[in-house]
Amino acid sequence: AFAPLNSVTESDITHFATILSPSSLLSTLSPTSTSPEELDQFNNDWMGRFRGNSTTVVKPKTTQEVSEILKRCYEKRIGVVPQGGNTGLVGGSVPVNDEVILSLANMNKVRSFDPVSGILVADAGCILQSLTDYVAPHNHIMPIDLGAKGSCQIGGNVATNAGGLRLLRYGSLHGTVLGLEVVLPDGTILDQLTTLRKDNTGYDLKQLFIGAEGTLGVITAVSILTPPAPQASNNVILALPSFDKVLPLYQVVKQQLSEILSAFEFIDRTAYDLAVKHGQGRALSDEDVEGAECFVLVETSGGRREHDEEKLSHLLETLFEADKPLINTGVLSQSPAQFSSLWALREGVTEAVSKEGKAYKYDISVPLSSFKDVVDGTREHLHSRGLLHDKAVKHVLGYGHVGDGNLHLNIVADAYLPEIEDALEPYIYQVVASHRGSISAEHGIGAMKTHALHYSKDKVSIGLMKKIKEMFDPRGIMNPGKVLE
Ligand code: FAD
Ligand code: 2HG
Ligand code: ZN
Repeated sequence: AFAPLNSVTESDITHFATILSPSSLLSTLSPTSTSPEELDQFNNDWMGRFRGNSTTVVKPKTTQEVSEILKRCYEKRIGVVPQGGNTGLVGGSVPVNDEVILSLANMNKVRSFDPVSGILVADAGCILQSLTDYVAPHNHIMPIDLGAKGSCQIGGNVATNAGGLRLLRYGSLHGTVLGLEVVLPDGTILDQLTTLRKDNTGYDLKQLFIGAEGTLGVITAVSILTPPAPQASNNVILALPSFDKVLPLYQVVKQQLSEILSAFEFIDRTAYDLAVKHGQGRALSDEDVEGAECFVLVETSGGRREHDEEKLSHLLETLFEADKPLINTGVLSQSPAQFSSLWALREGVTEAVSKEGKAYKYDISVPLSSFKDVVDGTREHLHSRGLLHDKAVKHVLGYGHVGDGNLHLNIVADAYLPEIEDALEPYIYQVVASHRGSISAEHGIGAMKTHALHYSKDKVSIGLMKKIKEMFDPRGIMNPGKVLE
């Protein structure tokens, strides 16, 4: 256990003012006084579920400034929460008490890009979409893509080891991140910002910061391998009569599309209906949707359009012609606008859910064959507790990254109520553990799941994680209350 942390004082603010320009320091304690409301957007998380009470937000512009701020916080034992785009879904990006919020928003420059190797070096605060736009004229894409791309930052993506919609094709950030620059809790700058594809010189320290959720240090820059842009991209939405067709469909799709398959995403009927209700992307015709229990979005990314289209058409023929068709219908996008609109439908589920109500989110890895049982089982469980009605739980839905075995189970309620949480936990974690699954496939542990880590990690692993934390952060100032209890 770490010694208790201290609150920020006026003398700390005076000190921060010698490090930062006036516009980079927001504090309700400062003489030029910021109102508490101005800090609301930093203290509240994206879902409106987790809330901190920070008095102070610092927005450094350079790695040196980050280092000097951490040095002070380390000396004075003040907690620090690194904050990127604040789109995290597990309460990791907001304080649990009154820690200083260190926003990376002012560190948003590309440092270098090599169009031959595709290696991009960028400040941690660069927004993912802006990096996609930066590399596009050089015919490259980012190896990661997700619905929050317009707000999330590359540093936040690395800190959460975000998965997203392209993992099936380009792998995880543990593979595509080549180097990091990190400021350690005592202010030391760790320069591992290499641009080498290969570097087997001892322990790969950068890997520890990928997915550490800001508990070991502040990532200030990222070196990442960007793949060449595909010459042709297509997508198709398939409506399935029943969930049990998803697995056989995945097998056929993999086999037939082979090297051009780049995404295989699943949404159940409830998720589809909510996305349509809240105006996310392209809806299918009523006729196409009739009798569909779930939907799959397939994307191809390849080298030659005619070749890819031929393969896709052939796939659709096979699916329709089979003795027992695996799909009811398949709608191929016919234009770049339709292509984007089909993606918007899938990416927009999270947004739609947040418009519908308050969401409990379980981001789990379980065997693909059990996706439906987990969703239906949760619904039945809530029903048996008398919680499935208009005033409590409105919807239970499942969607996610089939290719990665990652199910997003969302429970949409009228409000966050203790009785709903009591019904959901530990129930869902026990279900996950019974499959030897993961209680967090891609969103992290944050503040939400610290108590549940043991469902997916044994004592030996948790013990080693605690030792690593103590070694990097002996005073426990970095993102306290997150990941480890
Ligand atoms: P924040 O939310 O600000 O922070 C997240 C965590 O990282 C916090 O613990 C924070 O302390 C830490 N952190 C942030 N920046 C740094 C830094 N520079 N150094 C050290 N620590 C830092 N996640 C997926 O994996 N796949 C998805 O498909 C996906 N889709 C999403 C869609 C929507 C609409 C939303 C709202 C969220 C989605 N997410 C998804 C969740 C989220 O993890 C990602 O949006 C993203 O990776 C978080 O980045 P951020 O910059 O917003 O980080
Ligand atoms: C996605 O895949 C994201 O859309 C968000 O990871 C999932 O909101 C969620 O539960
Ligand atoms: Zn996801």
